[in-house]
Amino acid sequence: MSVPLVQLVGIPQRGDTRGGLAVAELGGALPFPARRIYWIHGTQPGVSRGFHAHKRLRQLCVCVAGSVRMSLFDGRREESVILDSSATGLLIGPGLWREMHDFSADCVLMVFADAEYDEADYIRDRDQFIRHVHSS
Ligand code: T46
Repeated sequence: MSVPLVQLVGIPQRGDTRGGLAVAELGGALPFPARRIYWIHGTQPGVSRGFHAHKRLRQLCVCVAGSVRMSLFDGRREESVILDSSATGLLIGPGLWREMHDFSADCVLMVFADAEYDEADYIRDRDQFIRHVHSS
């Protein structure tokens, strides 16, 4: 049986009557030490993002406001998932082409990454990505 491309993890919720509080902790929801955290926000209506893969990078994506549809492709299969809760994170390992579609106007997508930004780790051409996965 093939491994699902979409790997979701639960983010513990520690909110109370005052409001919400979600925790991504190393060894808990976060399976790797985060070396970089960035967030995507204010995406313009109708705009899609991503359209690349990473050779080595691991990431945990948490939609902390609004919603976004994440699409993953391993060179053979494609799966997508809607992220719309800070209680769920999407783990994206290396070797997966990712696209982000249908951003809500209020979407804030927070991403924990296991390495610093390195443009050399990106594959931004889909045909090159397909050649990469079929040769490895
Ligand atoms: C990913 C998806 C989910 C930096 O200078 N440092 C950074 O840490 C990042 C993430 C980006 N940048 C620069 C590179 C580009 O000039 O910011 C610009 C926008 O980046 P990009 O077009 O790659 O953004 P997205 O939204 O298409 O993709 C991002 C991440 O880059 C990527 O790793 O997996 O979010």
